[in-house]
Amino acid sequence: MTQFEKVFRNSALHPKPVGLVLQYGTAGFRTNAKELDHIMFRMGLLAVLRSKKTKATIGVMVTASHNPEEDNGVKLVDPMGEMVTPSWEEYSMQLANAEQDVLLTALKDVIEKEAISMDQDANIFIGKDTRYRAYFHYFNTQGCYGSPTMEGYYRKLSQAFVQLTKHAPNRTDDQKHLLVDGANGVGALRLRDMERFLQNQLQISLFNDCREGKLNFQCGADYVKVQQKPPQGVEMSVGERCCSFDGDADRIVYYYKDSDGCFHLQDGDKIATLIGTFLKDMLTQAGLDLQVAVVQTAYANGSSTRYLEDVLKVTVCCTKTGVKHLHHAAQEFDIGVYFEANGHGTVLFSNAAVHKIEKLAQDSSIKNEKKRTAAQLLHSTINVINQAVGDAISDMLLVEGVLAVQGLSVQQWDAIYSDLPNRQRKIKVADRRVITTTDAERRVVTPPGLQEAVDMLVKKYPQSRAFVRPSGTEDIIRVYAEADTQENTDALAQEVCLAVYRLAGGVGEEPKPLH
Ligand code: 16G
Ligand code: MG
Repeated sequence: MTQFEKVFRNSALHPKPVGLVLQYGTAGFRTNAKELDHIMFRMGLLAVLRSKKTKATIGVMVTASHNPEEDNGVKLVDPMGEMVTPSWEEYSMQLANAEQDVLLTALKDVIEKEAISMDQDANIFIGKDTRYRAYFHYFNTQGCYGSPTMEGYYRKLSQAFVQLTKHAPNRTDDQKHLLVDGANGVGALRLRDMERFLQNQLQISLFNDCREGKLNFQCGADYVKVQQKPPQGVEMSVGERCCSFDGDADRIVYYYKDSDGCFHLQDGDKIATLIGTFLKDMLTQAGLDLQVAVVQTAYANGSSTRYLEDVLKVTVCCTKTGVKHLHHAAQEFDIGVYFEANGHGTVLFSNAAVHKIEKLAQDSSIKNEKKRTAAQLLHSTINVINQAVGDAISDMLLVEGVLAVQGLSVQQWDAIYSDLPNRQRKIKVADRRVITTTDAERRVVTPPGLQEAVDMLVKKYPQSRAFVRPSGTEDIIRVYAEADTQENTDALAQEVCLAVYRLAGGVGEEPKPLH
């Protein structure tokens, strides 16, 4: 039996429902797990071809991230841990949506277009979260993330973190203590394994750690960010630093409760600002001339953008939503800090920047202690960061390290700037593709009249901004609004929802005010 005959026979065991068409969205295929059997089979085929083509290990990540437990998803990961290249997203859609009888033709088409040698070996790594239906990186990275095992990775990050904290000798137990909400996901399990490498420099109280409770249910980074309240299952006292991961641990947000019981969120924007400020300080002290840029999306709070541009004076760029877009933009700079407000992100250093920092950190002829320390701190910072992809654990160690070195409490960090009140809403429409956008999703192109309506509404409120975009992961339209007060923000969000409902084919009942 030839390879193709085998594929044909096995594909019949995972048949595609006739007529079902799925999109490779913002982060791969994602929908109710029941609809994904044929997709998993076919993405396995494509991963093999991608591995043969690149002659390297390819990742298949099976997860629906922050989505509810009954959903699942799959995305392909390229050799250095980055999202699969866009032309292969196209192939994945051709394969995923080919009816049973033309699957082989679709497969052969990819082989031919990419001139793939079928004699080449293939190597695939599969990662999955803790969903009942169903981690990895660093196998093509030549050791730059430690030895290519989980333990190697824990060791590498922990050592870099311990190095960072050596420059913060007087930390109290309170400063070393962190509450972590694991979202009942994979990050909780990995963090438990990693704790012993941290040499007590971080004392973690772990909640929502998979023992009971459901994945992402009333907990996790998405819940905390969108609801703007603490997760269930975490016992937080006044002023204690807390953070939440999402189910597959690629997002992180921080928060605390003040003495009046008010909840304060430090989201991806605050994390990017903290890191950007630290990096700029260290580069100045080290006398290194490297450009720092911060990459955000339309969801970045207006106050964060203003602070970064006007006070910190770094280059700020805005891209479409989705890690792959931010990652790509961040690669253009010496140092590119990228974070989505929802907590996905990391920092990228160009090879030239890494080289300059390493050289300075190892230069024993430097007499100026401040300069030497700054260079060493930058070096440890590079080592604590996962540049392949934002990893909540690595991001957590980076934030903890920066807070320790800068001697900042969570309240002082929070006070760097004040967020404008903001609101996110969802609306159901008959076909979300009727809304198309431009300018990094900040303006609507179609349907006609919708952007004009949004513009008129925005003019009614001080310091306000609003945008509308189709979700890439759910069958809905998303609305974002911010303004000077929460009341005005909610009024604006409500009016924009109504405009979407009326001009873009809303279904069901008209959107109602939240309160
Ligand atoms: C996915 C993306 C995330 C994006 C979110 C937007 C990755 C790893 N994750 O979770 O970056 O913010 O989708 O979802 O790329 P939406 O299109 O439904 O708003
Ligand atoms: Mg995720």
